[in-house]
Amino acid sequence: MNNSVIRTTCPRDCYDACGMLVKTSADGEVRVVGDPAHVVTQGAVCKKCSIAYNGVWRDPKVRLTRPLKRRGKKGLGLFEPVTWDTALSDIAERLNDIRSTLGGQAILQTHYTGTCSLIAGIFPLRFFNRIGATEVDPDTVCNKAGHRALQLMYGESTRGFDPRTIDRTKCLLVWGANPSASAPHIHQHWFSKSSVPKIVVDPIRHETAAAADLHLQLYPGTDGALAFAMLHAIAGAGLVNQAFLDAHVIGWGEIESQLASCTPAWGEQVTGVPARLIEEAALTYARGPSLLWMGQGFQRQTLGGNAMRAVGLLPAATGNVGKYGSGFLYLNGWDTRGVDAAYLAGAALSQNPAPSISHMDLAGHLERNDTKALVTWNNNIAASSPEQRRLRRALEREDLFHVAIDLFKTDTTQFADYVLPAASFLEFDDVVMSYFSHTISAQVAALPAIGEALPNQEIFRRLAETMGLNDRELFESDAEIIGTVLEQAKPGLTFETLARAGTVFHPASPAVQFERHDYLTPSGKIELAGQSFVDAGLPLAPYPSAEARPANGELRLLSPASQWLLNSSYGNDPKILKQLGCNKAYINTVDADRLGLRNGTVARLANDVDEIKLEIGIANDVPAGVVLVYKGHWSEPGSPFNINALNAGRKSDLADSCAVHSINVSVSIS
Ligand SMILES: Nc1nc2c(c(=O)[nH]1)N[C@H]1C(S)=C(S)[C@@H](COP(=O)(O)OP(=O)(O)OC[C@H]3O[C@@H](n4cnc5c(=O)[nH]c(N)nc54)[C@H](O)[C@@H]3O)O[C@H]1N2
Ligand SMILES: Nc1nc2c(c(=O)[nH]1)N[C@H]1C(S)=C(S)[C@@H](COP(=O)(O)OP(=O)(O)OC[C@H]3O[C@@H](n4cnc5c(=O)[nH]c(N)nc54)[C@H](O)[C@@H]3O)O[C@H]1N2
Ligand code: SF4
Ligand SMILES: [Mo]
Repeated sequence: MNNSVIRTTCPRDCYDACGMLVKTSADGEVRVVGDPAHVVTQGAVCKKCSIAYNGVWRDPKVRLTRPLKRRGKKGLGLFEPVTWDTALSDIAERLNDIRSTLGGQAILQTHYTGTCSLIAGIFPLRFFNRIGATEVDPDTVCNKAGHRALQLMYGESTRGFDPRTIDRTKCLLVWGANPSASAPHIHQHWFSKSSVPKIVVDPIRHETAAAADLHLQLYPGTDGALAFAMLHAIAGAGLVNQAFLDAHVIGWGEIESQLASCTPAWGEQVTGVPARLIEEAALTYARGPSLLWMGQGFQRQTLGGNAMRAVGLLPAATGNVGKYGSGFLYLNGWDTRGVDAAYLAGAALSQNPAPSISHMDLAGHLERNDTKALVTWNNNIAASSPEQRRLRRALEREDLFHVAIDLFKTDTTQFADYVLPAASFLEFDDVVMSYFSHTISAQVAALPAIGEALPNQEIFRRLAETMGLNDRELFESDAEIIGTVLEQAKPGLTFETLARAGTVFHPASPAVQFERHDYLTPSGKIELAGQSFVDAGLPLAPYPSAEARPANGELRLLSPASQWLLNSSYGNDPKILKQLGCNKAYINTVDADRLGLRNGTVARLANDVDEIKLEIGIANDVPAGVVLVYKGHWSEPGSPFNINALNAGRKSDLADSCAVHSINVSVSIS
């Protein structure tokens, strides 16, 4: 055997979309490492993937290798291996039976972030569209309020700035994102190395905040107030761009009339950020050209839609849109690279628009017996979704036919009737498009599939066939889809060329966001206020919102991304667990003293939904009044519950989206 190197791409839910090399030595040893030549990665992959892709992801003793069928009571996690034929024919029969008696909507499907490659992440939706299954809208557990707010204001939410335009910006403002965890290479190479003034708005002093010139450490849920206080300062300094407003914006009057009372001193009182910092940040941003990165953290609040609208005022008021080096980014969608999502998802296969529910309603929905079947693929709802105890109980319903597809046994597969083994991204070809950079990357089959595992798309092709469905779109091959997608994106680009390069930029030179001021709103302008917001359940205009602070000595619970996990993924890798140690609840010294807690004390975190026990860590990066527990990690060895046990599934003010950062808890000695 010769040494071989295959260049591929990480397709996980991460801004970075790293380039990777799969190196096989002459003696057959395989190492997955970062691609030093990759534009974002520039060396090693992140520490979690470096461990997991050389650990559990390739370990046949940990991976699912064969279809499994439940034996014993629901939820006990007892299974026996069966053949693919047995599994598929039984599943097909059960699903067809439900379709013919109750209709496809009695089948519920949930999916999300397992893999974000185009085919494995989206193609299975063709199957569900065809059978008319009810979808649990994935974005409702993550970022839907922010998407909807930006769509109402700017007409779309997935056409952000091009990070390459950093070369001519004068200010970087990162609001409610933590690249040091959620985008580690962008933090290291894009953010930290830039010499322009950098501002971070975040309750936590994480590594990106610490690397900034200004850190506005606001109290959670006060973003609306902070944005208005900044606008007050901007207006006071004469930096509102009236010519831009006149040409491209409607509704500024509704904002201007609210500014007088929102002085920076008032802002300090409401947000906890010193007035001096509010002013300095406001003026630095307003002078521009400035790039605004709108993270996903600050819209996961009960007033998250309003918060997004308020922060979204800054580019419009200062004219930081439509010119090189300015703009905002929430996510960059595949549409920015020309991909037709409706084609990938087979939207035309759905007779009626597929019914959809929010993750916030999932547990309640599953309790009712009008849902007869559940298919969970690419996600781990028993770890990631709210109302964890109620959800787990609902998953124990004996009359709910549950098929789970994953690489591993997870919290969710434990409740399934059938568990189907998915192939990992290292095992098949696909296409990856970063949601930060304007890149197109090849995911290249580098290793044989483990056991009998199949890519998501192949599982759904075989299931469709077994169910007797015959629409051509359900059987389109990976090679055909890759060909079509690349042709849509960049005519002439073949998979062979892409695989050789690993990653290409598209467009080749930096794009200017909204360069043509072609806003896809009803008026064709940026809309700050108007009837469409009222129709969506919001006030006519955004306002300087601040959520009520917790009362009775309770703390505000934040549970953002951990550096060591990807949502719940990697929580099963022993080396990663060793690095993580036990899961902790981090609080400030002020709260620790008040509550009589020390480093290492086992504390009880409780609210009216549930309670869990965690060890206390004292960390002054966390402000007083806040408790920080990273998402995804189990609460304690052997316990099935994590921080989502305390999540009531309250909705934000927009799009039935989550408010996971608006949870209050009491913290006491256990
Ligand atoms: N408390 C709290 N909860 C949160 C959040 C928070 O901030 N705080 N964040 C929320 C957010 S932003 C999100 S996006 C959700 C994410 O929630 P999920 O989408 O549930 O994310 P994971 O827990 O990583 O689950 C992904 C699963 O997909 C599997 N997988 C990986 N590759 C493949 C594949 O190719 N095929 C298949 N079939 N499976 C695969 C992985 O093994 C893993 O079990 O969690 C939400 N939950
Ligand atoms: N390592 C790692 N990377 C990940 C993930 C992971 O789990 N682990 N998850 C992936 C997923 S699914 C997503 S959606 C992205 C999300 O990545 P980001 O957009 O970075 O969002 P989060 O990490 O959820 O939260 C970002 C920040 O929001 C802050 N925050 C919380 N409440 C407020 C508030 O009221 N106001 C303000 N201004 N800030 C607030 C938190 O303190 C946190 O630092 O990351 C992806 N990348
Ligand atoms: S998870 Fe993100 S940082 Fe880690 S290898 Fe994948 S793309 Fe890179
Ligand atoms: Mo997410």
